[in-house]
Amino acid sequence: MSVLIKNGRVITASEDYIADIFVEGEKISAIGRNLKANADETIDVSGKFVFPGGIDPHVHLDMPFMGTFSSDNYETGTLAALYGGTTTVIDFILQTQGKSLYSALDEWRSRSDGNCYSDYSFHMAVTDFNDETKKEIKDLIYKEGITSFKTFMAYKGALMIDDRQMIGLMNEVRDMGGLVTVHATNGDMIDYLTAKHRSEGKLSPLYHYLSQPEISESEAAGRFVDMAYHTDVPCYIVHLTCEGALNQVRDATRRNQKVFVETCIQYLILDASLYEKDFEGAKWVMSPPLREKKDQATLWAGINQGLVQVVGTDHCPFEWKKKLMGEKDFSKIPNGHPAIENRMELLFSEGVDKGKISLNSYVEVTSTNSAKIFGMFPQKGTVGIGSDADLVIFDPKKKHTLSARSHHMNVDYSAYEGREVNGKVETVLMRGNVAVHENKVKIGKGYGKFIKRGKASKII
Ligand code: DUC
Ligand code: ZN
Ligand code: ZN
Repeated sequence: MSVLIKNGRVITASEDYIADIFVEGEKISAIGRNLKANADETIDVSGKFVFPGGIDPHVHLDMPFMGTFSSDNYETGTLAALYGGTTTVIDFILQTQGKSLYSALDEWRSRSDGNCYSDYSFHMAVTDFNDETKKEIKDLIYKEGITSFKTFMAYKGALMIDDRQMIGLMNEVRDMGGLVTVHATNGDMIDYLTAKHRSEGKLSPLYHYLSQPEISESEAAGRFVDMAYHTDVPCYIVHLTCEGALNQVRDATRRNQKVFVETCIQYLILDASLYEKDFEGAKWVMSPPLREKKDQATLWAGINQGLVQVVGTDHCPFEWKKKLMGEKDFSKIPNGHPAIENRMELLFSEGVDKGKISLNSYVEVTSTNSAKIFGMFPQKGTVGIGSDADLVIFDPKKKHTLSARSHHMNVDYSAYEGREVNGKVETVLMRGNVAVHENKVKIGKGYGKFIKRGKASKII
C-alpha cells in the first residue's frame, strides 16, 4: 500500500513548509515538492496542516480505580484518541501492593492485547518498591521496552510510596537507564484536609478542590525534584497544574538540573470556578484539581519558556452514574475526566489560534517531546523520512462544537460541552493506513500495536 499526500503544510517541531509526502507501507519514504510517485492512493491536502500523529503520554484506560473502572476501555479509548488526532497513547500499569510488577503487566496485557486502534505503550506504576520488585526493573526496560516508572506521592494506602521507597527506586532506575515519573502531591496533607472537611460536613465537590491546595502540590514537586537531584535520575512530573510547583522546577534549573514537565489540557483552559456549580462540579473532580487563572498563565508561559515540554490529558473518564457515587461525599467521586479525543483540537484552538503558542511548539508539546522523552523518537513524533507514517491532516479553518452527542469517548457527558473550537482533525494516517477520514474509522480493532520503547532522552 502506498499513499501520496500532496501540497500539505508540513509542521514539525522546527520546520514549516509546503511539500508532498510519499508513504510506502508503514513508513514515510520521501518528502519533497512535486513528487512523482505511482501511489495506490493520492490525497490533495492543499490549505491543510500535516502534523505528526499526536502522542498522549498520560491516559488511564479500563483502569481499576476508586471502586470502579475508567469507562473507556482499550477499544473505545484508542478509537476516540484517533478521531482526535492522537495516534499513540501511553497508559499506566498499576502494581498491586504486595504483588509483582510482572503480575500487573500480565493483567494489563489481558485487557489491552488485540483491542487497540491506536498504537500504545505502558508506564509501570511502582506502588510497592522492595527487594523483589527491584529485580524486575531491568527486564521491564530491556525485555519489555517499558522504560518509565511512575510513582505516586498521594493516594495513601493504595498507590502512594514513601520517600525511602522513592529513593530506592530512583537509584535502581538510574542504574538501568530508565526514567522516574511522579504524581507529585503531598498525600498526608491531602488525607488530613479531606478528613477535616468530611468531619465538618463539608461534602460537596468544592471541598475536593479545597483539600488539595497549591502548596500540597508545590511541596511534593520540590521534594521529588530534590530526591531526583540527589540520585541523579532523569525525572518527569506528570500533570503539573500550578505556579508553585513550576517554580520548584524553575529553581532546580538554577543548579543545572533537568526536570521534564507535563501539564494537561484541562489545566491550561479550565479553572476552579467550575467547582462552585454544586454537584455538577463532579465532572471536573480530578487530582490534582483545576486551579486558578494565574496558574493557567504560568503554564502557558512555561510552555514558551521551555519549562513545560508536554501537554497530555490524564484521560480517566467515568460515566455520570459513577460520579454520583460521591453525591453525598466528595471523597467518593471517582477522580478523572474525559479528554483523549479533545486534546489536539482544544490546544490548537486555545493555544495556536489565540496566539499563545507557535505552531512548532504545538507539535513539540503534543507529539515530538513525548516521543523523545519516552524513547520513541524518531519512529514517532515527527514527519521525517523513515519515521512511522502517523500523520494528522488538520483543517485550521473548520469550526465545530464539542459535545457528548458527537464524541466517541465512552462517557455520557463532555467536560467541554458546547465549546466551539477552531480547527478540526480531518484525516488520520496510522503507520501508512488511512485510519480516520471525515469522521469515519477505516481500520479495525487490533490494528494498534504495542510500542517497545528505548531509553529516555536526557536532553531534548
Ligand atoms: N488523577 C485523576 O484525576 N485520575 C486518575 C489518577 C490521577 O492521578
Ligand atoms: Zn495522577
Ligand atoms: Zn493519571
